[in-house]
Amino acid sequence: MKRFLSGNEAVARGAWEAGLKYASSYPGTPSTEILQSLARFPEVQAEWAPNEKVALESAIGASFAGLRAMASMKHVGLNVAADPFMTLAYTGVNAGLVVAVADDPGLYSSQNEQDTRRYAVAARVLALEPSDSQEALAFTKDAFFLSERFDIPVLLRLVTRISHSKGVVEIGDRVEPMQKEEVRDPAKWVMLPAYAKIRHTNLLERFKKLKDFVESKEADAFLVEDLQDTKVGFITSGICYQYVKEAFPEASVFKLGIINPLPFERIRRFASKVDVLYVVEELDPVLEEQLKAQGIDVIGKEVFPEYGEFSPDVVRSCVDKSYKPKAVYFTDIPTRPPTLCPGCPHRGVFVALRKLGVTVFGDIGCYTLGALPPLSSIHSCVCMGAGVSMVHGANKAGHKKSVAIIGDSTFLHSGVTSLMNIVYNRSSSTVIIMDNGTTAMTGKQPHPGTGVTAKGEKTVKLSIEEVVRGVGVERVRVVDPYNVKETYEVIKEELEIDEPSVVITRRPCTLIAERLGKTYTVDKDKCIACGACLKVGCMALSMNGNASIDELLCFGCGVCAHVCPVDAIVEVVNEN
Ligand SMILES: Cc1ncc(C[n+]2csc(CCOP(=O)(O)OP(=O)(O)O)c2C)c(N)n1
Repeated sequence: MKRFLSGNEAVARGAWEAGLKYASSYPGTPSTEILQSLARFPEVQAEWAPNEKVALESAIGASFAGLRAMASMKHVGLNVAADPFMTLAYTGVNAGLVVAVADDPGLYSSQNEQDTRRYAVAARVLALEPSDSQEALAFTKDAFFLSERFDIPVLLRLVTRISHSKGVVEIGDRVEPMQKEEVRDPAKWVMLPAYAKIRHTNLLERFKKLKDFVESKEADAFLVEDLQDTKVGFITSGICYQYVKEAFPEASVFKLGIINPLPFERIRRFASKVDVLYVVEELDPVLEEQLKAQGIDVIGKEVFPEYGEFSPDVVRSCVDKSYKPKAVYFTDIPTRPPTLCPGCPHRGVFVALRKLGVTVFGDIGCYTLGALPPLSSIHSCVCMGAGVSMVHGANKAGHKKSVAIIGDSTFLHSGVTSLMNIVYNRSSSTVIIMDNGTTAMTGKQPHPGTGVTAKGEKTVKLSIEEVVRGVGVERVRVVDPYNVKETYEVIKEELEIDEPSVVITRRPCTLIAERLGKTYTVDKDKCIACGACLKVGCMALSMNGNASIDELLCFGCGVCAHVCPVDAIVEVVNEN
């Protein structure tokens, strides 16, 4: 039977076919739909964890207890989960364990474009990389068996273009593995130095077995040598394989479905059959460095960019028709900046912060868009949770006129410990938690503060106020960010007080909120066309002689009315 599936859907399907029973994840583009798809299978316990470390550790626990398990995340999520990930290679697994990680070459929605393959090399785990949805299904399925066979977690590396592109996929049946017995084996699972030392050497032995495996016939399904015109050869993997095939259909290609460890002897044989050999890989020269270290003569980042997303055009522009290297390719596509939705509850907070003129240590979420003009109200954004730690460090360095802002999902992901630090190490920092009741940025996934699970079931709803008080913050205030005046005054007061404080700005995201039953319009007789309203950065507003509001786009938040100096923006109550 055939289905039309995205790479992420195919990963979920492959995991289900392999008998997956437990999956945990934290949302992050481009990996989010793996867990969302898994949540639709009744046989799979699929959960959103508060962060990636918790997701991976939960999956390790399920594997320990004998169930096939999976954790999925975006590339930066693996930084958060790196601590368990690196030691997991030592312990190995009980039931099969797959860690699916999706990279974002070209930075469509990320804070960096790091290359997850480096983690596979550093941890010495088996890593697979599919080049289309069919392989995404097949490789994921195989990954569980390989994980059990080699006692190793398998890293499944994806990129945006594989995760989000759709293709026709042959689907199969589910195997229903028996729950494996829990094996109490401290020497394997208790990573005290004495045991870890032994497991490290054991890992090297397991990795040696993987090296033998990739050279053996058993790995043929993952490593495809397609010998055509021997004037040129390309070594590549994943989506880059598709680009090479499109740019140079007549060339010889070696496609790597296993990207760690590499089959050096197979590649050496392939290299000996072609006149010139290119390595085509997005981001870091991970394959290239290893091949060069093996004495295999390849051309890689001498011509291909070390940044950004590739395409058939990028490949064509780096290698000419007679297979000679060409100049490095540069893309020059005009950018189209994203913007907050009309009615976004974050907007009022930025209007208040701009008026206060404070330094804002930002964080990651829809609200990061407050850094862009015309709001221009955020002055840093490093990684999830960083703003709350940074405001503390800045306050300790004598920088007083500053606040941190953080979304509700991000606060629960990695802001709580930073807030604890503010209380424990006594800075008088002010933290604004922008609670819109969802993880909006990645597509409104629930989190522990929403009272709903990944499967849409009701659960305990965590109280952000209680968490904040629980870590020792005594000054906790809740405001409605549509009330810009109150938001401004409350933040101002908290800035003046010499103790830690939290201001929770609470309003549901417009993607989950009911419409308000009102919109706003411009009284043309009063409007002086000063442009103050445009500075709230709402796409419902434009200037055609006078200011005007698109009533279809207007959500009725009234933030623009708040900034109008002549009260020309007036409320219209909608009948129904
Ligand atoms: C370590 C890490 N994991 C996941 C992401 C993807 N991501 C960016 S912001 C965000 C959460 C946004 O939710 P919230 O903090 O509630 O802000 P909102 O978008 O709702 O305004 C997520 C999941 C990331 N950038 N980094």
